Amino acid sequence: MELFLNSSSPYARMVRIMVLEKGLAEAVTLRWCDPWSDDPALLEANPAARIPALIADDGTALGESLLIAFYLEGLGHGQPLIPASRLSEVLHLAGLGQGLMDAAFNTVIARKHQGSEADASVLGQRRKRAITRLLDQLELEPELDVPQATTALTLADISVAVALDYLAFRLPEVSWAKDRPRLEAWHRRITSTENVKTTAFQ
Ligand SMILES: N[C@@H](CCC(=O)N[C@@H](CS)C(=O)NCC(=O)O)C(=O)O
Repeated sequence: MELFLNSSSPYARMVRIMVLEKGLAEAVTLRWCDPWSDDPALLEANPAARIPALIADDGTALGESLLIAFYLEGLGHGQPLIPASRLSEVLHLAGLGQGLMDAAFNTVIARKHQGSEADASVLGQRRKRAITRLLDQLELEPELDVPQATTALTLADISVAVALDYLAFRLPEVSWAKDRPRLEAWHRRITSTENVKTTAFQ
């Protein structure tokens, strides 16, 4: 398999962590690329010109991080990313993580293309409020305190931890950990695991 990625994409980092968690590192060749440069190989793999994109062994090209997660879940070994016994909880938290990632990423891209006035726009203000609400909701999530039976990461762990790391990486002024001690402690635990550490943003 081949995975198109770069070192700063939260969506690509999520998939990279999943590849490692599923013991598929040897089976996946990393194709480092710039999604903004219309790299012909990426465009062939994903006409949307977005990373991550995964080429399966049968040549089928997959886009969208969550669809790739679904595919990887059926391959490899190790603990499930989406355990059936915690299905609704994991999908609920992963939804919050994806919402946070989308709001943060779109804020960064809007600033890059429209300048600082992007933040003052109607959409910029909506994104800012969404980030605050999502962080406040995460701080209240009961699952944060539940000791897990295994150290294996779920889709929820990966999504939320990567979204928080992305906020610290690209929007440090948000100071997401301020006044959110439960979320900070949870994040510290998840980011001390090997596959999260080795894929840190650069
Ligand atoms: N919903 C997509 C989002 C992917 C995405 O936006 N990737 C960004 C990099 S973080 C990208 O490739 N952007 C290039 C573009 O939009 O042209 C997913 O979950 O995979």
